This record gives sequence, C-alpha cells and structure tokens, in this order.
Amino acid sequence: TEHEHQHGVLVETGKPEIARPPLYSVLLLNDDYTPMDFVVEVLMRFFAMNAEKATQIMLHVHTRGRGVCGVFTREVAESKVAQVNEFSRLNQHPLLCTMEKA
Ligand code: TYC
Repeated sequence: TEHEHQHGVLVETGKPEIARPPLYSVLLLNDDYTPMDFVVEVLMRFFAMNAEKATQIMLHVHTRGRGVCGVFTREVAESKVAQVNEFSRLNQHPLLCTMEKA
C-alpha cells in the first residue's frame, strides 16, 4: 500500500506485506525457417513444458506471430532469453526469443 511499503507492514492492519517484483513475459517470435520440432524442443528444454503443451504454444506462435512461453522476474526472464537465443544460434536457426513487461 501507499503507507509503509518500504517497511513491508501495512499501517492499518500491522500485517507484513512484501512487495511483488515486476514480472516479465518471455516471448517466442515466428519466422519462416525454424523447424517446428526445434521450437517444441526449445519449449520443453527451457520452459519445462510437456510435448503437448509445447506443441500448443508452438502452433500459437506459428499462426499468431508471437506467443508467451512464461512469466518470470526480470533476472530469470533475461536468462531464459539469453539461453534460448544462444541455443538457436548454435543450431543455426533464426528463432528469436524476447521479453516485455507483463
Ligand atoms: N513458422 C515455422 C515453420 O513453418 C515454425 C515456427 C513456429 C517458427 C514458432 C518459429 O517461434 C516459432 N517451420
């Protein structure tokens, strides 16, 4: 709340309240060249999805142009983006991962 947000205690109730960190959505972008199987592999490897969920997200990105892989704190989101983009480059695919404030 407005009051005591630095201290983590509501003035009115005395109940401890810890601020929630800002959250970021991690996104995959569609392209014409990355194989569908590779996108599914990325979603399973870096976002702990099963094959069914990964396929659903991949097809959403393929048809809509972009899609959310997960929502994380800034540091975790930055790490996911870096790992996915490095993995794609190493495998010579143009797949792009990015992030935005949720
Ligand atoms: N459009 C790609 C194809 O037809 C598949 C694809 C899906 C690529 C999702 C990127 O983030 C992506 N092979």
